[in-house]
Amino acid sequence: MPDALPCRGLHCGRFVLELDRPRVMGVINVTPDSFSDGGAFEDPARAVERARQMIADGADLIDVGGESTRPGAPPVAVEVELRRVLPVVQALARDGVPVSVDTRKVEVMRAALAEGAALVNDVEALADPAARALLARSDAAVCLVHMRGNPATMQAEPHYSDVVADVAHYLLDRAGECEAAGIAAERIVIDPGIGFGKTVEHNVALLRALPRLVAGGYPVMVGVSRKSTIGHITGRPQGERLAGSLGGALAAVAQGALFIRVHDVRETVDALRVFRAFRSQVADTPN
Ligand code: HH2
Repeated sequence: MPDALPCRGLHCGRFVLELDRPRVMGVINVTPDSFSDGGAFEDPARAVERARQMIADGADLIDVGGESTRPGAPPVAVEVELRRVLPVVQALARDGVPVSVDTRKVEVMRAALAEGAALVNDVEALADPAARALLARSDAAVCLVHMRGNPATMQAEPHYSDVVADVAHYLLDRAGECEAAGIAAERIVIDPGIGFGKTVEHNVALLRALPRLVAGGYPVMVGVSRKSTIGHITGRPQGERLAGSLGGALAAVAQGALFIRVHDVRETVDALRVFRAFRSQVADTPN
């Protein structure tokens, strides 16, 4: 567990992201089948163009993924994932943008880090000791995401004795393993993994209890953008979940999240600006 609470900055490659305000991670899925933007950015040139627009709109970092992890998604071969993500990571890193690679595969992590990725976003939370060793040798940050099972099966009757305690223990244990492997606390983010092997009730319970995760001392990331929990609460189909996603982002930040992973950067940045402007100074700490 880190010494100083709350965390003051995330060290990711050549960048330090100060955490005096919540940070927005823009999502780019270079895939044919992602649950909300699948097929839109399969062409690397379009993906780079979209990412540059996200940066212009106020994104603090860009998360590039080449394998959908939506419920029921089939795994993707290493070579396919590399072909999808590397050109995008390379172009954005050359632009001087903090780039994150969303992957479960150590081979993809290694190649993306070599191209200048500043963060590895792993829905398996660096379960692979080789991945922990790789990150320890790098100066990149890592986002440890909680997932129960794997994307192909994770939504088959998810069950927890106490979802908040289970997820918190899992993430803090894994963060401790990462520190033991040589990844400094200033390079670690944790994420409860909304939708990863969880019912709507589990997701809501985790978001309500976010301060318990925040109390662990690592910056917390939340990704609710366009997800089915938003659809469930609002009754809206995919494509009509922007307002619900903004509500979810603001609620997460009010509960202490310091990273928000979103598809709609411009709208989220505006919503956060107004949210922070209208909050009292006292309420504004530590965000
Ligand atoms: N959600 C998704 C993927 N990666 N990473 C983090 N840290 N947190 C999340 O909540 C999270 C994530 C799923 O969303 P998306 O990437 O848009 O879809 P797909 O997995 O279908 O590509």
